[in-house]
Amino acid sequence: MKLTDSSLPVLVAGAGLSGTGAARLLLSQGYRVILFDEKPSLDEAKIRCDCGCTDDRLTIVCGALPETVIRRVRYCVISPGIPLDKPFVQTLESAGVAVVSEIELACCFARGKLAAITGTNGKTTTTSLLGHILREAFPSVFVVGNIGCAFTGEAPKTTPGSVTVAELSSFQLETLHDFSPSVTAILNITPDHLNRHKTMERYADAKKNICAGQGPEGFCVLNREDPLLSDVPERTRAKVLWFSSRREQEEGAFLRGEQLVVRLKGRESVLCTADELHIVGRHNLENAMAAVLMAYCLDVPEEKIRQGLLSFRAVEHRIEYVLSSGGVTYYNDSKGTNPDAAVQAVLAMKGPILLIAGGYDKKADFTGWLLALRGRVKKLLLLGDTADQIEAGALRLQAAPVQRVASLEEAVREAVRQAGPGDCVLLSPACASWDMFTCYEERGRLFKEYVRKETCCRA
Ligand code: UMA
Repeated sequence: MKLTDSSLPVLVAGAGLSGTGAARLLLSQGYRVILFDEKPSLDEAKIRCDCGCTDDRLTIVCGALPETVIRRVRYCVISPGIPLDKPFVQTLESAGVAVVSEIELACCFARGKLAAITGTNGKTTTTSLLGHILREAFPSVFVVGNIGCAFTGEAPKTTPGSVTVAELSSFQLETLHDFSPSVTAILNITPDHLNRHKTMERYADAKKNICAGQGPEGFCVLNREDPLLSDVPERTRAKVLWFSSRREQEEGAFLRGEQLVVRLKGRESVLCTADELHIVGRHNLENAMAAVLMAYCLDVPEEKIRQGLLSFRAVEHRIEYVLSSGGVTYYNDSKGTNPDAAVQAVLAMKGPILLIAGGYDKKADFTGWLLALRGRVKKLLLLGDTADQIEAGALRLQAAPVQRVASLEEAVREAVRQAGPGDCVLLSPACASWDMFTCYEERGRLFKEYVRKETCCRA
């Protein structure tokens, strides 16, 4: 992306984290910005404060996008939450306006190395783990993107010696046209966000876009066990490195029993064993292998990679240990926002489970997840928009006994009341949070608060 003409204002769509980050960056570079949001009204004072601009270089437009604005702009930096089939986006494209991702704008101004990670599940853990490992070796490390920090906000702080780790969602990747990180990774692709992408093919294409612009000097780390990734080497010029939790790899990372092994340029090293890590479950060993390979690609010395791996703790809201009380262990997996992520949380539990699930309807298929609950879940406490659908499926597949609850607080109260020694209480909804909460973080924080309150009452 080449933003050449600063005489024209740039349109920024969406006034959330990405939009205000993009507007602030553009304004600091001498561009005028029209910030548009479909909400009928906005807190303009707060937005101006977030964008660092009180004068007329920033125009805020909300509700509908006027024709006069469309005629004045050549670029639209789009926030990831805005679907590309929105009428105003289609109108912009028909008028010849280039619609680009906020990530692409950030790349125009970012310096140093960039590592980019996508995948349906494990992105946040892998991004955090890689950031943690890199801090052992680089003087300045930035962790940005879908993890909750707009890349455009951090890009001006990067330096030629810094490294940035970006977690990228399919929404962010869809509008990336010119993108060439030093190293990329695709962890896995399973159904998610189909209400937005419509088909699995389009969702997978968006994910695979992460490495499409890399040259032969770049590296791309891929999961050997995901059949949807087998065609990626044909779509990138980067050097591909595979990891596998099932088979030894000639070049790459793999598990040998409980050992995490890396084999590169004919040299083999055992980095650690599964029980030395503070993150649980097989999927987390895959995340660890991806992060380790990416760190090697960024020339981090092996001893520093090992130190980073062993000192890393689980990410908040991703199979996060909350507390143990009366022999019951409580885990917060609020980030289990799709069935596949939620299966992994269920498989990682070491005891009978009281599972709290259900939420916003992303049109997911719950069959595989429900089948994984059989024999593991002793009570499925359901709430949210998808509760009816999940209850019907659970009955049909005889997945687990169901109890409906009206709120998260009631779900926790019931779980605490019914759990016995050796049981696990797990919040892993298999659904997004947007029906009852503003975000999964809020859902997870409330879960932990209710767990502390209810277990304390019973102690
Ligand atoms: N808006 C519109 N029209 C729309 C949709 C939204 O005008 O059709 C406006 C809203 O009124 C709001 C603004 O756009 O004011 C919000 O933009 P946004 O939804 O893109 O949210 P941001 O605050 O910019 O946050 C985004 C990511 N959100 C989404 O992709 C939905 C954040 O990921 C990310 O952390 C942040 O950029 C920084 O990079 C969150 C997420 O839920 C965690 N991601 C999804 C996921 O992980 O499943 C993809």
